[in-house]
Amino acid sequence: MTDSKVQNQPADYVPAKVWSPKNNYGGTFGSINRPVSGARFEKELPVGKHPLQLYSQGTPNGQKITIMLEELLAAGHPGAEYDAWLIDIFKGAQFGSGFVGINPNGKIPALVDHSTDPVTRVFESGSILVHLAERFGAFLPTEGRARTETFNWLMWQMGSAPFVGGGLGHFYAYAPLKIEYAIDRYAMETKRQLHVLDTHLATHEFLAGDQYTIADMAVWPWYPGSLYGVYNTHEFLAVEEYTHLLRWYRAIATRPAVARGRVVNRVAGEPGTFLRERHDAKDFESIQQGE
Ligand SMILES: N[C@@H](CCC(=O)N[C@@H](CS)C(=O)NCC(=O)O)C(=O)O
Repeated sequence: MTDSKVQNQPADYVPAKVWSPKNNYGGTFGSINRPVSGARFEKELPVGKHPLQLYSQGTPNGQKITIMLEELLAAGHPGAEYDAWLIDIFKGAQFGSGFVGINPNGKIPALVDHSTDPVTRVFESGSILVHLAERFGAFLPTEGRARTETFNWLMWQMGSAPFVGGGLGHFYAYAPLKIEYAIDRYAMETKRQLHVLDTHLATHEFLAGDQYTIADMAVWPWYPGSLYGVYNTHEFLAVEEYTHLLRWYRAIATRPAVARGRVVNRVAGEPGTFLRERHDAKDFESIQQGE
């Protein structure tokens, strides 16, 4: 720190020569995070009756996959029937041995595809979307330019959303203290990303062009889904100003498969907006009425 204008927070804070963690940082994830990976306790994963077993929670990354699975079923792919088991990340369920066995990164969502022998584990939401799109030949164009555009926006989403979730969302909604510099930094970047999407969608119906693809399914729960939802920052970021993005967002929201997929593995919310687990299409008829 050579800049004399730099102010430390707390004022007497000086970074140690070698960092070491505190016991508990407070805030929403302060007692959950650790600087090591791996399982923290033994727990096998349940396995249901369908070939596709999803282990997830209805966060924006989880919603991407349940939206895709519901879209596949709606498009006439009965092989996409799935069991969606809840991994409650706020209670540390992502650190069970069974879950870490299928995702060494210890984060939802993760999928096990039992249609292969041996079974195929799939982690990282972008990888899961590509796996399902290729397996069913759907929502991923086969033609060169549209296919590349789909991957362009899918990879854009995977690289960009951590600034929204781990950056703005964390410091605005989850951190135990409000730090103006941190919130400003990530608000700036999140608004820049919203502008990227708004500008592109001014001249394109969907992200990859005229076809609805896995790129739309990856971006939709985050932009602006997460800003209205988990992080409640839509007013703070003046999301209503991004009219082309909202045109696209609202059009996709009317799709019945999206309405179903977005509620799966959610544990709370307004009555009718969450379904802890999904094992059968009929489960949507008996959606839980609050907890
Ligand atoms: N790049 C990963 C990110 C997954 C991720 O960050 N998942 C979050 C929920 S949205 C999680 O499991 N957090 C729990 C934790 O960090 O312990 C993906 O897209 O699948």
